Amino acid sequence: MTSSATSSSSTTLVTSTSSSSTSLVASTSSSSSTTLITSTRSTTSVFTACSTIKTTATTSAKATATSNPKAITRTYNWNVGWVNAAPDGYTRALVGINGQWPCPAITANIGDTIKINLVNNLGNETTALHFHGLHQGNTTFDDGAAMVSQCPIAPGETFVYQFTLKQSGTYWYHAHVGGQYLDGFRGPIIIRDNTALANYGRIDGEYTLSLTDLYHVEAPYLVNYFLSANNYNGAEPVPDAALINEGQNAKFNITPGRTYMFHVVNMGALAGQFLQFDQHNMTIIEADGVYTQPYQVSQIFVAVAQRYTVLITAKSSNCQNFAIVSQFLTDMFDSSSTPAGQQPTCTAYLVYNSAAPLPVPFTLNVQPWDDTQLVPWDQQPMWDSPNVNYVYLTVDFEQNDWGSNRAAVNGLTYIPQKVPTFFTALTAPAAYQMNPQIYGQVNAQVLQYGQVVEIDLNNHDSRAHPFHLHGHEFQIINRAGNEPQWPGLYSTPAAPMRRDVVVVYPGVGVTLRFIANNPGVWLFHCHTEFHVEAGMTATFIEAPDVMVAGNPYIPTSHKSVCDAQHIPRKGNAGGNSKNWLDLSNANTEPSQTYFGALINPPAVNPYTGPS
Ligand SMILES: [Cu+2]
Repeated sequence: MTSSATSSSSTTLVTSTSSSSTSLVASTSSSSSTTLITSTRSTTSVFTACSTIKTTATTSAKATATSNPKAITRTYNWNVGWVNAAPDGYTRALVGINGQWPCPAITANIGDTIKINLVNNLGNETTALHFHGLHQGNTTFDDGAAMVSQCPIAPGETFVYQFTLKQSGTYWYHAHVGGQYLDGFRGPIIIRDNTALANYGRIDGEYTLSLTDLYHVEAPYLVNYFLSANNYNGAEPVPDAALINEGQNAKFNITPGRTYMFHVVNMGALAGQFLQFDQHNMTIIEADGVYTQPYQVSQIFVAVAQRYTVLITAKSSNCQNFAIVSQFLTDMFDSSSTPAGQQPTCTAYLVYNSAAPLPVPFTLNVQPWDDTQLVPWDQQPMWDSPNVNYVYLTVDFEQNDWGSNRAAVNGLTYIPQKVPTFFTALTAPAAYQMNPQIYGQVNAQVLQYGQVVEIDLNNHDSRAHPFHLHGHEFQIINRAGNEPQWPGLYSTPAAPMRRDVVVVYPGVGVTLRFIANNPGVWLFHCHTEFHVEAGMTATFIEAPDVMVAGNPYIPTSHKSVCDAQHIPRKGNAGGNSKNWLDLSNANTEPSQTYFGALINPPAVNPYTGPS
């Protein structure tokens, strides 16, 4: 059964009361924003022991706060270890926290400080934790990318992340080493800012809704296989099941007449997903931590690592429950690699009445629209300057001389170095710190403080790549489309949408801008986890002179995890701190025995590809 409209019994556009105080941004090219959501499903089993409220005026749970509570420090003691779970019915080991999986959400208020005392109890893998979308500011060393901003955390080691939340909205944390987040080390971060939310009218309730793509095989074996010459056509491993909130059949309790805020985050490794609330429109108010002019849609597409906050206005009666359906975008899936029994859709429920039946699951009639049509709430115009720093990047895939599938940025694959890039920037003499050569084969782009930076990225590959920039949100200035589904953006909007993950379509390009006002070391990479492992990454070394002049305080644990593994904390990419231009010891070839974060990899990969 599809969601196409065939019933005349319910043809009223679902409206959002929360947007009544602000103007809706009209959509001129997307028909989906005005598509009526109707369904015949309700005709089969409408529950009769129910009631309809007369008005919505008296149903508010409580007045919405318009100011923020006093900032506090939230401390988390996290033991990271393997946990058996069966989110789709298949039991496998997943990376959990304190013996629990799914990993918990971090919820906080803007201004709070987050402190995580992380102990690696995995036993067989290193770890490192990235806080996706958070700009960190003067704590670039807490950005969590292994061999970039820190050394990987070996089993048995402890690491402390501590940073202050200066942004609000929907974010997430995930392992940033060896494909490990694919094995479940991922969770939402929801940061509340009542001042910002006050722009959107009454909001009575709040839920988090994550989308993930579960694999039955563990990441080290998938990654090794993907990169290997055995994977002759370079196809990505295909996930086994779509999940909502890391499971199936999640239920969200709904009271008639109320307005709910859903924080949607795709924490998947490969699959972009469509999401629809049956017979309820969504009003988008935030994307990747950027508040937007309210924008009404019937369905959203969420690429991996992207987030949205949407408002849902409940119906006035509790006579019926409704399905929430997520569905994989299958364009990336190689048909010969799709596992038998794959579950490409996941169903959850808006439960108005626990005594009423749950609706029958259905599949989506996908109706994509272009996310560049969003307008940021603050309507900032394009960042400009007489001296824009234009960074030209091409990305592609190729096979190296031993047949490994490698991604290339401007012809070079990213290779982690002997010294984490942050420590190279931190310890380089002034004469060398702005020289990209000393950072080795990390596709370094060194930026001057305060520059307007324009990234012109051309995708020479036949796949779409969702690109993510650490440490910043960028404006989307231009993006070629992918007809007929996505129309593209061919002239600069008055107020370009900003976010931190943008899909770059096959064979075409995107133009992005940001301001280099956040000194640190920030990756720019495709967020498809297999492509990260294949080296589709560049590194922005942003104002290292300003970063060093700030004399950053490096926490003790950041040093001890390096020392425990004899990873140098000074010198160029090859660890040479005497002759900074001698890169003879730097890494220029990927490891032929790479198994992600596994510390004792097997001689032969037990996973031999899809069967
Ligand atoms: Cu990619």
